[in-house]
Order: sequence, then structure tokens, then C-alpha cells
Amino acid sequence: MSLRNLVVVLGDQLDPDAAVFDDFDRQQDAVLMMEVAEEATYIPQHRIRLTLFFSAMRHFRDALRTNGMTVHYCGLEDTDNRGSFAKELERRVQKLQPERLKLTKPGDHRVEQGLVESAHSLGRRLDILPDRHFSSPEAFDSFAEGRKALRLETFYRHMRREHDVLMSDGKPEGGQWNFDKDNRETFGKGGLPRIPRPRAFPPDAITQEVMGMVARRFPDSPGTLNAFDYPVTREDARLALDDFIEHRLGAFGRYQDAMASGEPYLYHSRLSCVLNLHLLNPRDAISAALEAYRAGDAPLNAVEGFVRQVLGWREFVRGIYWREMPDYAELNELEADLEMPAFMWTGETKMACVHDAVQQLHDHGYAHHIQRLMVLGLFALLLGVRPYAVHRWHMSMYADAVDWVSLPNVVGMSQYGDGGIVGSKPYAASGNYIDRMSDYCAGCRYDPRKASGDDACPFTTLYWDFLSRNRKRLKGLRHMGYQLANLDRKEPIERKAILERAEALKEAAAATKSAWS
Ligand code: FAD
Ligand code: DLZ
Ligand code: SF4
Repeated sequence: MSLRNLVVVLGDQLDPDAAVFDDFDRQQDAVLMMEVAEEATYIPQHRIRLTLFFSAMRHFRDALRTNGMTVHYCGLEDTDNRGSFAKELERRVQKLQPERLKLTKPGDHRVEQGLVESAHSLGRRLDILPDRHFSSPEAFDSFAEGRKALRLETFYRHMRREHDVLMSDGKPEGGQWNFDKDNRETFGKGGLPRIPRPRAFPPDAITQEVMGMVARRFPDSPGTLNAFDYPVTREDARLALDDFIEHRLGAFGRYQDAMASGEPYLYHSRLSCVLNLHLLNPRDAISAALEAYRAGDAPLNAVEGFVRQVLGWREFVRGIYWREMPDYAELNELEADLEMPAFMWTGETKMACVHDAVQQLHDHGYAHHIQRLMVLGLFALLLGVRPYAVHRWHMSMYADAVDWVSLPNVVGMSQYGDGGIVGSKPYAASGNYIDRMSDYCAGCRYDPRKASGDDACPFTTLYWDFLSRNRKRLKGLRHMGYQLANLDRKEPIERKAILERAEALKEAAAATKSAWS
């Protein structure tokens, strides 16, 4: 019998409830999944990221087959694998002659364009169906219509109302939309409480096989697989969610912005990977948090904080991505032109905060939000690294990095490359911020309060240099006036010393390029 639909399932679309399966007929339709070298090499990628994608894809393939579906699967090491989506699709279409191709909207503009072109050149109809894990780009456009600026807070409130989440008689639950003031605690002098680590999922036989393949095929990739313990199936993704809800959600809000040496996860969920690969539906994550609130197992500030991230930020950056791509990727409002210095890849630096965060990336492919924004991202911003270079680095170093979420977070939120599309001003701060929110500075050779001299904190030096070199661009922005006024209060001799040290830091950083850049 000839093939009716060939359903293409990409590595981050591992959901049997996706719209592409709605009218799937086991007699007439089949699935195509492709492991291709191009996706693993178009930028260098962390071994954990590679293992995660390939292992989760293989588990999903097996689950579909167990469910009676025909899955044509291209293994990365199959001798006839042609190495790219375009070439593999061509090979399969020529062999199977499907009437039609079906695809869930991809998470990467580049991949979508490529598949549209391939289908066109193969003369096949390609139906791209909405991704049910998100509200649609059209819904975001209708929210955005007529607004001068798009702001998370407005969007988030709109989403809360629209989806009736934490609402009570049309008002926000607890009378407030926002519990930010309760959500800025640090661990202080008392030190860290005992925080249960995220549930570990030791590699099974499939994952071990993939780990061997990744080590063999991508020996020069960043990171290590020694501590690989991510969930790679839908069942395990649900267990990871349950583990977060039971053990860490309760204090998620309070310590959302805190950092601690040697502690990668704190009270964070570590759910981004399974959410991004569609092993976990964001609606289920939100429902589980709401249930914990209703049962009295988690306070409102924690649950609201989590909902804000998943229903607010995650949907917001997705909306921005599809609204602004493809031009968005190269935006560079501040004309920053350095590459990522080598120590951001290796962690070989005396800056305790950067060293710790990069070490975590190496070991786990993970850093939590505040490390991303207020340590690693902040350092790149203050130094003046080209935003797209920061995005590429990010895609290489994190297990959860995918184009739609990395670009707006990196180019927009963290580097202000988009000139205010995601956030209203740059997240610029000195080492004092890191000192306030962490224990890093106590163990560092630098002093966060000093801007010049040998022991001056590089963040603090570069913070003043950042303000100084971007003065004209920042002057009109709300909340920047206060920071610029502080710069103006500095004595000329101090300012000169700071700028000289900043130049030396920038020159030294520019002289250290990594092979991965
Ligand atoms: P939690 O702190 O437990 O938060 C819960 C969930 O909320 C996350 O799993 C995530 O799905 C969602 N979320 C939280 N903040 C954001 C946000 N700003 N944008 C989108 N979703 C959010 N997240 C990615 O999934 N992939 C990326 O490539 C990525 N790049 C980032 C780059 C920078 C510079 C910054 C500042 C943030 C980035 N984020 C990215 C967002 C966020 O930092 C991570 O989702 C989060 O740290 C993942 O850890 P977690 O699952 O423990 O999150
Ligand atoms: C990240 C990744 C990798 C490493 N490999 C594959 C692959 O072999 N096949 C695949 O379908 N997807 C892979 N991905 C994810 C893609 O790069 C890309 O992010 C998604 O396909 C976009 O929806
Ligand atoms: Fe980081 Fe500066 Fe603190 Fe050292 S002193 S840990 S470099 S912020």
C-alpha cells in the first residue's frame, strides 16, 4: 500500500499528543526520525546535549513502535546516513514516495526554512502544524498588536487571565501579580540548608550506547558525560517533575535569585531540558505546581514564581523569537565586537564566580538562571562580547539550549543586543551584586568593592567602563540615570585608573580565543 503521510519528528518534538499524530493511521502513515551529523556539528555542542537528544530520540522511537507505528529511523552511524535533514529527507521521500509530509512547527527558524525548501524541491506538500506546547505565534502577534513595547509583566498578566491561572474572581490570587520582594533571599551567614538534589536518572542501556557514540564521534566536544543523569523518557520526565514539586518547589520563590559555590541546582527545577524536548508538557508542570498550592504544600510566592517562569517568560521569549526572526539573531545595539574569551569555555580564571559556573557547565551542562544572567551573561555584556558570539557559546555549553529560547534570552535579555525588545534596559551590575547574592566573593582573590588596582574585581572595573563607553546609548533609558550619575561622581583620576585597567582586561581577554569559538 502506498504511503499517505510521512510524519517528520525532530529531536525536540518527542510528544505523542502532538497535532501531527491526530489522524495518524497505522496502515497508511509512518514516522520519520533522523539523527544527522549536521545538527550535531553546525556549532560545537556539549556532550550532554548530544547524548540527551540522541538518547531521548531513540527512546521515543521505541515508544512509538511499541504503540504499533512504523518509524523509519536514521541512526547517526548508519552507513547510508547522508548527514543532513535535507539529504536524509530526500533519500526517504524517494524510497517511500509519501503523498504528503507533516511536521510540528520546529523550534529553530533555520531548520524550518531548510525543511520547507527541501519539501518544495522534492515536490511534496508539507503541512506544518502548530506546536501544542505553546500558545501560537498568531496569539502572541494579536497580543503584541498596537503595543509600543512588549513587556513580560503585561504579557504575563494577559496569560494568567487568558488561561485562568492563579486567578480568583478576575483578580490575581492573593491580591498581587508579583511576589518579587519575597523572592530575593540569599543564604546569608547561616550557610546553605540541606537541599535535596534533583532526582538522578542513571543512564540505561540505550543511553550508554549513545554515550559511547558521542565519545567516539564527537571527541572534541565541550563538557563531560561522567555525571550524566538527565531524564530521557516521558515517564522519567514526569518523575523529575514530581520530585521538584515534592522537594524544591516550596522554597523555589524565596531563593530564586540566590547563588552558592558548588551548588548547581539549589531550589531550581532542572526541567528545562525535558520541557524543551517535549518530554514534559508545560501545562502539566503548571498544573502540578497549582495542585501543590491548593493542597497547601507550597506557598503562593513559590508557585507564582514558577508559573511566571513557565507561563510568562517561556511563552514570552518564544513569541518574540517567531515575531522577530530571522533578523533578530544578528542584532547588536551596543556594537560589541569581542569574541568569547577562552576562560569562558574552560573555566580557567581566578574569578571565583565565573570559575564555579563554567565548571558546572562542564560537569552538568547546567547553570541556573541567575548564574546565566548575572554572572556569565553579565561578564560578556560588561566585557563587550558580540551578542551572537555569546549565543553560539551558550548553544555549545548548555544541555537545554535551543535556538528559540537561547536567542531572546542571550541577545535580548542578557546582552541588550536587541536594544530593548525583551527588556527595557541592560542588566548591568558590578561585583557588588554578585557579592550580595552569593558566597563567591568570600573565596575570591578579587575584591568586589574595588574598581581599580590589582585586586579589583573585573566585574566592577568593567561595569564602570561599560557605563562610560555606552553613555550616549544608555542616557535616555529609564533607571540608567542613577547609574550614570554615580559614574559622574567619580574623580577623574579614579576614572582614568578604572578605564586603563578595563582596557588591559579587554586586551587580555581578546588575546585568548578558544578553538570552539
Ligand atoms: P527553573 O529556574 O526551575 O525555572 C522553571 C522553568 O521556567 C525552566 O525550566 C524554563 O522552562 C522556564 N524559564 C525560566 N526562565 C526562563 C526564561 N528566561 N526563558 C524561557 N524559559 C524560562 N532556558 C532554556 O531552556 N534554554 C536556553 O537555551 C536558555 N538560555 C538562557 C540564556 C540566558 C542568558 C538566560 C538569562 C536564560 C536562559 N534560559 C534558557 C532561561 C532559564 O535560565 C533556564 O530555562 C533555566 O535556568 C533552566 O533551569 P531550570 O529548569 O532549573 O529552571
Ligand atoms: C540538537 C539536535 C541534535 C544534536 N541532533 C539532532 C538530530 O540528529 N536530529 C534531530 O531531529 N534534531 C536534532 N537536534 C535538534 C535540532 O538541532 C533542532 O533544534 C530541532 O530540530 C528544531 O526543532
Ligand atoms: Fe566574581 Fe568579583 Fe566576586 Fe570574584 S570578587 S567572585 S570576580 S564578583
